Parts: sequence; structure tokens; C-alpha cells
Amino acid sequence: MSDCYQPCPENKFTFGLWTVGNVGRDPFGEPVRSPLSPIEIVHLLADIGAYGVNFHDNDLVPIDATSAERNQIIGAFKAALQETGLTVPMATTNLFTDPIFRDGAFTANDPKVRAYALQKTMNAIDLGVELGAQIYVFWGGREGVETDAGKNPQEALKWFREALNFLSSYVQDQGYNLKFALEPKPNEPRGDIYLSTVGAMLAFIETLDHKEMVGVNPEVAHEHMAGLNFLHAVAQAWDAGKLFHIDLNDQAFGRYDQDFRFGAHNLKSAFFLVKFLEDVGYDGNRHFDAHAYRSEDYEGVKDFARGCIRTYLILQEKAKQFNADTEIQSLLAEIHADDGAMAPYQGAYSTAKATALKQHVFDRRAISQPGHAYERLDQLAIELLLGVR
Ligand code: DIG
Ligand code: MN
Ligand code: MN
Repeated sequence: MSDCYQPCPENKFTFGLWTVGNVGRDPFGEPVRSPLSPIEIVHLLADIGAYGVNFHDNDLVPIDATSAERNQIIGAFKAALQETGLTVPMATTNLFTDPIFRDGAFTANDPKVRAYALQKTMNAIDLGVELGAQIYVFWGGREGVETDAGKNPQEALKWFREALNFLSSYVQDQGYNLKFALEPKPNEPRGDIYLSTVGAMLAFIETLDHKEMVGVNPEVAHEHMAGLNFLHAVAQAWDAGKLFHIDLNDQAFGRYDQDFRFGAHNLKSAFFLVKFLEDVGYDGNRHFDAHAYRSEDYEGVKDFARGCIRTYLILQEKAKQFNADTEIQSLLAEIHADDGAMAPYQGAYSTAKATALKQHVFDRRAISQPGHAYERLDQLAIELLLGVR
């Protein structure tokens, strides 16, 4: 592969320990790859040019580790970070693997489970901050139901809100420089997961006590699972000043969570996403929350990780090309042409404007006549992506 698509720290490409460390287990098959230690993963990520490594508490420290084991693991992890120069931009809590969370964590009916989830998250936040994290992700993988018979969904949202209010107050009480990023998903592993899309999360954030420190972590695969346009979700988050983090991967619509290599399935939507992130100057982490096909060995896993990075960098270059393409840009100028005739009615409301607009006579037929040349524009974008422009 050509070497002009090499990552640099400014790209802020990150991977979770669980991504390249995925051993290929699925609901119908045992692991196909032997586990890698966090240290081995740090070196693998450094080798492929990542900027940072993220983790769930138990990706690093097993849930039943003794304090001596915990200290040894953290010490070795810190040494590997020091040796490779990798950072830890984001941390999160595993509130989904242990059987105690089978009815949820913050939304479990059992108050003991809800309290344990708070305790586990406070300890995980402490660890994340100790290792340098400034973003803390909450993915409520078990916050949901298979039947609504056992739980009032409003009660569940109340519990979720109480947990996040408690934890944001904890962060402030500790004086941590940490922001929360809530990650939605419509289903899996629960039949239905609460707060299932970016839109639902953005509305929920507005009900929190410390909403200023809470944003979203949209994931490509999760909006696609719901059949939604991921770019539109990201644009709404960005517009709200709430795009605190992003999980990049890919996914066929209407399937289980495939967590494919970035751009592996929907190249065109990946292109318009990268173009948006670059055009608006998103300077957050570009986190590849994805894993290699179960068919792969560890050389294949490195191919997967390099592929995520290369595809992003190639699409970043294509976005620059799109913005510099004279035929595309002149067509866009035509499409966005404005003769200024509506200027008197634009901007802030006034009674005079409303009165004048109500008097304005529109020639509906004339206005509806011209086409929009979107076919020509989209074909130009396709041909740019196909490398013939
Ligand atoms: C799944 O998409 C979730 C978990 O992998 C993790 O909690 C979060 C962090 O990106 N994404
Ligand atoms: Mn996912
Ligand atoms: Mn994710």
C-alpha cells in the first residue's frame, strides 16, 4: 500500500483495547484469536500509528483483580504508554458483561444493582482520570428491556438521570477535568435499549442537572442499525455543541451490530461524514470502535486497524478534492444561487416582515419548474470517489 496515507498525532486516531483485542467470539462461535494483554495492544496500536488507546475499566483491570494485581497492571500499562507515547483520551465503564447487570445497571429494578453501578463507575472514572482521560463515555448496553411488563420506561429514565446527575456531581466534587459522552444504540444486547438514537440522547441531556458537561458519542453502526442517516445525527450533535466524541466504524442497515472497519460497507456515507467533520473543523478524537472479521488472525487485525486509518485519510483527501473541484463547486454555486428577492423577509421576525410576506405573490409554477441537478452533482461525487476525477 502507498505510504502517503500515514497517520500523525494531529489526526487523533484512537482505538479501544477491546477493538484490536477482539478475540472473534460471537453468539455462535468460540474465540478464534488468543487474547492480547493490554501491553501487547498498546504496542500493536503504536505500531500502526494510533494516537491513543481507550479502555473499559475491566479491559485493563479484571473485575476480581486483587489490589496488588491492579497496581501491577496499571504500572505496566503506564510504562507501555510512556514507552510508546500513546495517550488515553477516553475511558468508560463495563456495565454490561457481569451477570449483575442482566437487568441493566443504572436502570436496573434492584436498587443494589443501581448503587453498585454508581460505585463501579466512580472507581472507573478515577482510573480513567489517573491515566489522562478527558472524555468519559457511557454506553448503556444493558439499559433496556425484552418486555415492558417489568419496568415503567419513565421510571427507568428517572433512574438514568439520577445516576448521571450523581456522577457529574462526583466529577465536579473531585475537581476532574472530564466531560461525559453518552452513546446511544437502538438494541443488542437488550431487545430494546433506552435512549436509542442521537436525537433521543440530545433531548435527554437537556434534562440533566449539569448538562453543560454532557454530550454525545454517536456511533456509525448504531444509527445505521436504526436505519438512520448518521451524518444528520452528527450534524445535529455538532449544531448543539454536543459532539464530544465519535465512534467510527461501518454497518449494513438493519443488521446486528457489525462494527465493521471504517468505510468497509457504506463508502459514500463515510465520505460525506469525513467531509463534514473536516469542513466544520471537528478536533476531537476519531475513535474506531470496530473489530476485524472473525476470519482474521493478528496480521489481519493489523490490516483492519490500518484500513480504518487509511480509509479516513483517503476520504479526507477526497474531501479536499471535492472542495477544490471547479465543476463541482460551480454547480453548487448554481444550486445555492440566491437573487436576494427574499432578503426583506429573512432574519429576525418583525410584524412588518410578516405582514409584507403575507402580501407577497409567489409564482408557484415558475418556482417549481427548474430541476436541482442533484443527479449530475452526485455522479460527480461518485466519480471523484471512484478516482476518475
Ligand atoms: C459499543 O459500541 C460501546 C462500547 O464498546 C463502549 O462502551 C463504547 C465506547 O466507544 N462503545
Ligand atoms: Mn457498536
Ligand atoms: Mn461504540
